[in-house]
Amino acid sequence: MAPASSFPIIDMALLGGEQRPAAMELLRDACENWGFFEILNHGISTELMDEVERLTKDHYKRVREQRFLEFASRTLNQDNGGAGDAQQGQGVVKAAENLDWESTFFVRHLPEPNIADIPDLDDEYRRAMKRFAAELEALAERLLDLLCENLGLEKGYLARAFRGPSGVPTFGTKVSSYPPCPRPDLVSGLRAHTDAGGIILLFQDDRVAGLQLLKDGEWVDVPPMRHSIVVNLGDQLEVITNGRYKSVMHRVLAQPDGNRMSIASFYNPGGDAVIFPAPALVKAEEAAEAYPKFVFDDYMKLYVRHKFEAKEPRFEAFKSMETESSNRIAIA
Ligand SMILES: O=C(O)CCC(=O)C(=O)O
Ligand SMILES: [Fe+2]
Repeated sequence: MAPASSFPIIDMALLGGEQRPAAMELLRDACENWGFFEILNHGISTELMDEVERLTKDHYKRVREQRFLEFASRTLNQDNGGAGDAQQGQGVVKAAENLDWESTFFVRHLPEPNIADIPDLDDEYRRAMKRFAAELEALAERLLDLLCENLGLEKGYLARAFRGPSGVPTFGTKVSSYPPCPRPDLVSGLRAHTDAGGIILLFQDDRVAGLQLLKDGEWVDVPPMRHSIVVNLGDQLEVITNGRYKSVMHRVLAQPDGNRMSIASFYNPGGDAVIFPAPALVKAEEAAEAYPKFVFDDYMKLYVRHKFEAKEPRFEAFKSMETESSNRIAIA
């Protein structure tokens, strides 16, 4: 198993000084070989992060905990409706395969913010989340430009690719709690998946661990670290970089103790954006095997039905649609 100590941690303060080349190299290696890294000194104030954490944890206790406990007790008390002793508990085992031990809500920031419509958020929480989202949006764009630099793409290429004809990316935040679970042997916090979109910025609990990524066939812990932001790359960056960077499978383990907070912000293409490999990253002789071209909304329609499955068949589905339509053109 890859030691957690080798998990890439990038101090963004170094990007402004003479150690910039080494920091950029670490970032390149993280993007090419991990699909995940953690950033420090990212410019988001620690006071704001502390405030968002406090308000998120209060909100869970006040508004969501009771609902979650009801879900938990329903889930763990499932059986086979009076089947024999040997069958008892099988209902729980079956149900556990298809659910995640998490309590979440989703806030959209772009293209149309919906935070004002989400019930049970108080004004203080809404204000803090809005400020946090604005900072995360700027950070995501800054990171995309660093990726451009490492990829040899012109500044702004990735942000433009995400904007699409409507001129706006899709940006939203999933706020999650992973409460303590009496049966972590049966249930996942969140089942293994790759993220569909672009770049994901995660503010995770600094005490309760659980997030793991798959590297070289082994699950590796993403270490909790106070005031850091965990970054990972989604399927769209794999397509645009024509596989130079990869989205990586990750999961959250349910824990017997502790309630893990996670605030994951997804900076994704606009729904109408046409996603395709950057021409500069496709060698002429490999053009036929390049990643596919599609509209991001169409990708999402496929993704929602197959989220907890391998990404390759999703890419292949679009690739074969492309081949079919070019064959039709050739025949006509
Ligand atoms: O909660 C986490 O740490 C990860 C969440 C995640 O992977 C997701 O929502 O896609
Ligand atoms: Fe994810």
